Amino acid sequence: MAVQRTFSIIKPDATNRNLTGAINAVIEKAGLRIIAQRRIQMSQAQAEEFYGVHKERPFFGELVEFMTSAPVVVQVLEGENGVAAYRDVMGATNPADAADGTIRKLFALSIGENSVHGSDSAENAEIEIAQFFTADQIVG
Ligand code: RTP
Ligand code: MG
Repeated sequence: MAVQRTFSIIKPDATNRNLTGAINAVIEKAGLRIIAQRRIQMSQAQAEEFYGVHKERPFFGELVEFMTSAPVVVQVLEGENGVAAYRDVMGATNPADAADGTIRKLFALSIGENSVHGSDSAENAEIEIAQFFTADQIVG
């Protein structure tokens, strides 16, 4: 498998608890490189676009409200089989189901406040990266 990029967000529950560095340490220990990173306040429009795939789901309003409730850190990660590698490091969506040593097991508070986002396919990674970064902001 080749080197591949993925898109990550450190979510408001984690930035509120000052966990950016602790989460980045887990990411880097797993062999993923942080090749772009910016702290932003997501607008409602950005959050609605980003999570548009979930707009019919009952938790959509809550999710948009949460993602805009405090700053987030948007990142591009790169590594061998990067999309799947980061999903492994993140752990299951619900921290109660997440494996030991994963970011969500270590830090997440609930299925909603689950500390990180990671792209679920290479195709979505490209779309998500382009939503937040221009090519010149990514230094691999
Ligand atoms: P993400 O997109 O944030 O990386 O998370 P994921 O792939 O593991 O989970 P997904 O099914 O894409 O859901 C997106 C985010 O919506 C929130 N959620 N809340 N209250 C609920 O039942 C519920 N289910 C999902 C979570 O924040 C989840 O990460
Ligand atoms: Mg998802």
